[in-house]
Amino acid sequence: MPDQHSAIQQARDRLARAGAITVLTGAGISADSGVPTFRGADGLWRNFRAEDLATPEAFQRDPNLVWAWYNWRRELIATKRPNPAHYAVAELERRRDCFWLVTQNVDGLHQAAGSRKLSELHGNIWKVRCTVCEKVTENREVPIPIPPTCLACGGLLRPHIVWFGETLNATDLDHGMKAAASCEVMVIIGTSGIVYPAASLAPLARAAGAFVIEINREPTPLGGIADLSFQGRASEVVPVLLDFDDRPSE
Ligand code: BJW
Ligand code: ZN
Repeated sequence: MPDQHSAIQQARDRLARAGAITVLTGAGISADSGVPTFRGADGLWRNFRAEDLATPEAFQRDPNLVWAWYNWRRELIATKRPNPAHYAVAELERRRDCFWLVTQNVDGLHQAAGSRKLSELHGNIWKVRCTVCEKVTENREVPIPIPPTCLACGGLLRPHIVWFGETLNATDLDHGMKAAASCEVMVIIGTSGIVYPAASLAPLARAAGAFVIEINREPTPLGGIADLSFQGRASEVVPVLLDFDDRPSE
C-alpha cells in the first residue's frame, strides 16, 4: 500500500481519468450525520435482534412492535442532515456523465444531499407499501399512527424496506449489478460488506477490471479486494478524495 499522501493522489488520479464511476455506500456514510449503523459497538443490532424486527416473519408475528421500532428510527432520522461525504458524492454525480450510486441505506440522506442517479437496494424508510394491494407511497408522518392502513384498500401498510430473507427489487439490483460490472472505478464507503447480494457488487466490479477504492473507519472483508483502502471517517476522507482535478493527468 502506498503512503497516505500518494494513495490520495493515486485515488484522485484514477477518479479524474475514469469514464464511468460507481459508488457503493452503507450505513457508515450516514454515521457522521448521527444515524446509527447496524453492526459494531454503537450498532442497532447491539440492542435489537434483527430476527425480531427486520424479517417478514417478525412483521407477521407482531406488526405493531415492528412499526414502533420504525417510528423510533423515523423520529431519529427526521432530525438528521447529510454530511460532507453525502454532498461530495452528489457533487461527483453532477460532474460526471457516467455515474451511478448504489446505496444500501434507507435514510434518504443521499437524496437530501442532491443525489438523483441512484438505486436504493434495501428500500427507503420514508416509503410504505400495502401488504394487500402492494401500492408504494411516500409517507413522512412522524410518528405514523399504528397500525397504519392503506388509503386505497384499507390493507395493513408495512415499511418499504428489504428485510432479511426477502428478495431485492429486481430493477434496482439489476441496475446496481450493471453499474458495478461496467464502471472503471468503484468507490465503496462505509459498509461492513457482509450483507448479500450488495456485498457481491465489489468483487463483481473488481472481476470486470474496475479499480476499487474503499473508505471505512475499520478494516472490512472488502479490503482484501480493494486496490486502495482508506481508514477514517467518511465525512473527512470522502470530500478529500473526491475533490480532484477533472483534467486527466499525463
Ligand atoms: C464508518 C463510519 C464512518 C462506521 N465513516 N465508515 C449469500 C451468503 C450468505 C447469506 C446470504 C447470501 N445471500 C443472501 C443471504 C442472506 C442475507 C445476508 O446477506 N445475510 C448476511 C448477514 C450473511 N441477505 C438477505 O436476506 C437479502 N436478501 C436476499 O438475498 O434474498 C435472496 C435470498 C434470501 C435468503 C437466502 C438466500 C437468498 C436481503 C438483505 C436485506 C438487508 N436489510 C437490512 C435492513 C434492516 C432493516 C432496516 O434498515 O430498517 O439492510 S439489514 C442491514 O444491513 C441494512 C443494511 O443496508 C445492511 C448492510 O449494512 P451496512 O450498510 O454495511 O452497515 P453495517 O452496520 O454493517 O456497517 C457499517 C460500516 O460502516 C462498518 O464497516 C463501520 O466500520 C463503518 N463505519 N462509522 C466510515 N464515520
Ligand atoms: Zn392497499
